[in-house]
Amino acid sequence: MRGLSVTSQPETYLVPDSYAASSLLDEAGYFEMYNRSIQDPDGFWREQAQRIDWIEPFSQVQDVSFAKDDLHIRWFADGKLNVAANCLDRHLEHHGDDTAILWVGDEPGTSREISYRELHRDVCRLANGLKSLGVKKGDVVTIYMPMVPEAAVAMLACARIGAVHSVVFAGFSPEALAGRMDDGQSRILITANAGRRGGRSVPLKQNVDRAVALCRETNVEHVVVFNYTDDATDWNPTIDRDYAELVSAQSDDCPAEVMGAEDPLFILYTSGSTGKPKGVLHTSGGYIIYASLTHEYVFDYRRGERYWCAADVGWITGHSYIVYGPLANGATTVMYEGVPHYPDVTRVAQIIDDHQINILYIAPTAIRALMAEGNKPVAGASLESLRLLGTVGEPINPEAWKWFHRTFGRCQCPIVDTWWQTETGGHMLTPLPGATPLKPGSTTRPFFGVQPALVDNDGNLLDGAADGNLVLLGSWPGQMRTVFGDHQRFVDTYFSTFENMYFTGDGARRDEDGYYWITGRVDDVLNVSGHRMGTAELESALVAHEAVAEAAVVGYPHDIKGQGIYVYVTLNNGVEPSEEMHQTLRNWLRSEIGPIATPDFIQWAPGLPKTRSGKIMRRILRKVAADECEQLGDTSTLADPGVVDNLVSNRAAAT
Ligand code: 6R9
Repeated sequence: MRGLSVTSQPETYLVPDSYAASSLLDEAGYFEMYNRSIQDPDGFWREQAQRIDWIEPFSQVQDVSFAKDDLHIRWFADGKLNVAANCLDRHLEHHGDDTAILWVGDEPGTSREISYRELHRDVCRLANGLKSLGVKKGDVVTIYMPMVPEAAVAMLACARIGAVHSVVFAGFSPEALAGRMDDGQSRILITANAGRRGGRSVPLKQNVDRAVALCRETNVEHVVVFNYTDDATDWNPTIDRDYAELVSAQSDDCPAEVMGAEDPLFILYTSGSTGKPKGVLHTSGGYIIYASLTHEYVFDYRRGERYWCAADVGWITGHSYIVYGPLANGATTVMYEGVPHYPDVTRVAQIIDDHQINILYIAPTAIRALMAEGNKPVAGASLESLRLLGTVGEPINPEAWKWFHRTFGRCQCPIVDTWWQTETGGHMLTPLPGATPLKPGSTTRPFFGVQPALVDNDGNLLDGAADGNLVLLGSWPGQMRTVFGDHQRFVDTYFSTFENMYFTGDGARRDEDGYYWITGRVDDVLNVSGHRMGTAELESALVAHEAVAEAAVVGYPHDIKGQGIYVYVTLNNGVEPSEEMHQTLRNWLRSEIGPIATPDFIQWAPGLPKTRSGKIMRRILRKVAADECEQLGDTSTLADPGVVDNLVSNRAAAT
């Protein structure tokens, strides 16, 4: 991928002395714990599992097979617990008045602190409210909320009564929301009348009304609406329920449902290389242990510190590192409603100073967007409260890493570049501050219990310094358990490419020091501003438009977003390319999927490069999109090599 220096040997940043003395682990400590986690995994995880409160203890630590004809993954299976109680109740006695959520609003100057006691009360009330609507253990509750504390309240209320939440990112379109509700057979939805982002209002309820009308497989019975802004919305008395009214009548006490460790906690949809988004299913015990353990060690977290993960709760990063990990640890988690550049590019630094934030965890795309402004984003800021920085979601190019380190980090804060996935539940490859010397652009070493490996395309394990497909050889407690409603898809997607291994879909290089460098997806998944999108998903949305005969979508290097969306479209006979058609298709993708799917580039292609068997040669489309037309490679297997000349000359004409 662009700018990722996987071939040159970059400099190493040693652990600052001041840091090494006080961190949870030093380098020797990391190796000791890591080695133990691999040599005696059951002993290691049995011990780590004690970090949470069990209602009934487990007997067996793990029961796992990655064999594709006998795939099963179970952790702590006969133990009983409740995740919400672990995030709330157990902190009340000694830390009930500590701030659980520090919410920072879109408009500068707006913020709210919610203590653990208050959060516990709010969760219990909503949990009772959901019960009064007939929600039971195992029911799927969809959450389509802006970044307000009530989003976390909704998640925890589900966890408290054993309902399975399915959070849908509030930037998704009604079509995308309906698809996820249908797939989850979800009959209840929690939303807000509107959200706020970057000074604008986001019409959530309006989207929900359209989504409810679009649902085919499920009959939506209740839409709980949190009236958050002054925006008026339509009201359908048969299904709409006012959030405030629903909770006002409820008791502050709601006993936590006794859940099996392997009972589902949530579903979260994510894109793959084929088909519709998959409902990644996470269960209770293993997930919460893993989220909590990684949150503590990777962020070297101490009670009382203010920790800000600048993700959205609609993504896995928000699930594990805004809500579950930090709250399980009794942390103060910052929840920011807005965007990094509103009202201007100094906002992130201002929030850090205003609220004396100690840890900042943010996506490389945001860092690059700020970096484009030079020193402006940190001008006049002190940033002295910051102790640690982290990144997630996509490879960070060394230039952006160094800028982040120099500006926000004042050359003192380590940066933890954390590689992981929706499927992994928590961090997999990551430095530990105080323990890991850093190399800009590398995700460094595995977390405890994680066994990464590289294989060639035939599945042969590669030794030493090597480049290959990144796989994981054993399980870890935070691993996804299945694709909701389609276990075969789980087997096919992750365990069929290479035998007895979990295939990540990423390529990576391992250097002489055993450090991992993620080189990006090796499948047809795009990573645009840290958001995963399947090319197949975009293509099927495009061909659903009446003007489109065929479409192919590839990623191309983009300075800020990491990857941009490059679309090739073959129009139907009789439809002429035009600026108007260009706009129409742009808007079409936005409305079918959401604004994150807005194409950066649409190229009209009278034909697509196909092999004789009809397979589109994406390699060629990627090269043209990247403006590397001189490196197209072998085109002799194409059915019609002439197609390529046309693609190249149109690209040239367009740029
Ligand atoms: C947590 C999250 C997962 C994909 C993953 C990889 C990319 C994530 C990364 C990274 C390089 C990092 N990715 N973190 N690539 N360095 N530190 O992002 O989950 O949305 O499921 O995306 O993101 O390609 O496979 P998810």
